[in-house]
Amino acid sequence: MHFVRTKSLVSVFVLLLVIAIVLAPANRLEAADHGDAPLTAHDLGADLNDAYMFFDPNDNARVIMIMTVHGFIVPGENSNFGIFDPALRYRFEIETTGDAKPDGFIDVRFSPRVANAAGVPQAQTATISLPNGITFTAPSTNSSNSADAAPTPVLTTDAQSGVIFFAGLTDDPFFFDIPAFARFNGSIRSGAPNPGVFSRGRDTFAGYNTLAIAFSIPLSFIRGPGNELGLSCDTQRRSPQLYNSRTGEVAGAGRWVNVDREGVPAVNVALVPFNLKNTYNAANSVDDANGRFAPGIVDTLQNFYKTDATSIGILASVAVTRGDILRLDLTVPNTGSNPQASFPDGRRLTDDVIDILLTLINNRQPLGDNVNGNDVPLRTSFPFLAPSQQPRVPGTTDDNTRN
Ligand SMILES: [Ca+2]
Ligand SMILES: [Ca+2]
Ligand SMILES: [Ca+2]
Ligand SMILES: [Ca+2]
Repeated sequence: MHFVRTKSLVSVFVLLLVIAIVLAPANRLEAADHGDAPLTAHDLGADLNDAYMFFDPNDNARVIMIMTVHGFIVPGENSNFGIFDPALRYRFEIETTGDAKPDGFIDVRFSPRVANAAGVPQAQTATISLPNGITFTAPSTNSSNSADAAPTPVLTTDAQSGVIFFAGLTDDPFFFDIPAFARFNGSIRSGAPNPGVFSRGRDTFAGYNTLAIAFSIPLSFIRGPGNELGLSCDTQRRSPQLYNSRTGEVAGAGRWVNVDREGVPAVNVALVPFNLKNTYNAANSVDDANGRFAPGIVDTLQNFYKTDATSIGILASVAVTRGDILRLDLTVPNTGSNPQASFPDGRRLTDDVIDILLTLINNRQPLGDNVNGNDVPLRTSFPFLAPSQQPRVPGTTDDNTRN
């Protein structure tokens, strides 16, 4: 009897969740997680953009995990904005037991950026803490807005774990036509849904850079008891955070709190009511699985897409019922292009997550934004991210930094 009662409560929750997702307002799917909440919109250095996880296509014994933060850095400001915040903790939450609770963490912190004797700002040094207590330091890749060519990525291998680390400025690998989507939403509101607005096919992220932290990790080092690996990324600040009026430096005290988090792309952006977006970022994946955000979603959202129960069930299973965690099936190989290794099985840089999500929302009838890949070629080996966009050489007429 107790079991039946529990099951019925779970059913009620799932129903609420289903309603919540059906009622998600269309104007919220504006990015993967760029500028997802009011707080991150004015704390850009802590604005987490995307989380990626996939098997290295050149060696499926290694897992690649990438976090991108601080998007929309223009090449002319690479040097001034291409700086990791030393007051932040950049956290990779690793889930290995199939529930919503992380089982280990990879934490990255950076030294302040300082100049050499000639006044030239130098690369920051990262301190990396791995789940089993191993700690190592590694240089980041310095950013430049004076060179025509992007700096060569500096890779550091930790001898003890075999983990390879990269951190630096890169092209933003995310691609999406945001204005077309806004127009599509407008057409729905006006009562005449018009997928034709997607014909413009312009990548809002083209020409811009982001900060990125990337790991290549031996699967044997990171895997848990099962055949699944989960990843959720956080940016965290200490609470309180103190501003020194004499030195101008920032130092934290107290515990770490989330400023932003993301596992599955577009969850906070697409599913969470506007007035709860900051709260969502401050919460965690266990809160998600406990249904903390379902009532607010149900209260505030309106029916928009007419998404059916099958797609809703898929979306809920991917993003909510076991938390907002990106999950990789360790039995599915990745050749780089095989479709079964595509999001929502992990997430590769090339996966067109917007088309996949739009198609799901559209009851599995193909719907996409006609932006089908990154604007510049990705690297073919770790860190796989494309080189940072650099200021254009004289005489170049380009159509980047698009709107
Ligand atoms: Ca964000
Ligand atoms: Ca767990
Ligand atoms: Ca790009
Ligand atoms: Ca697309």
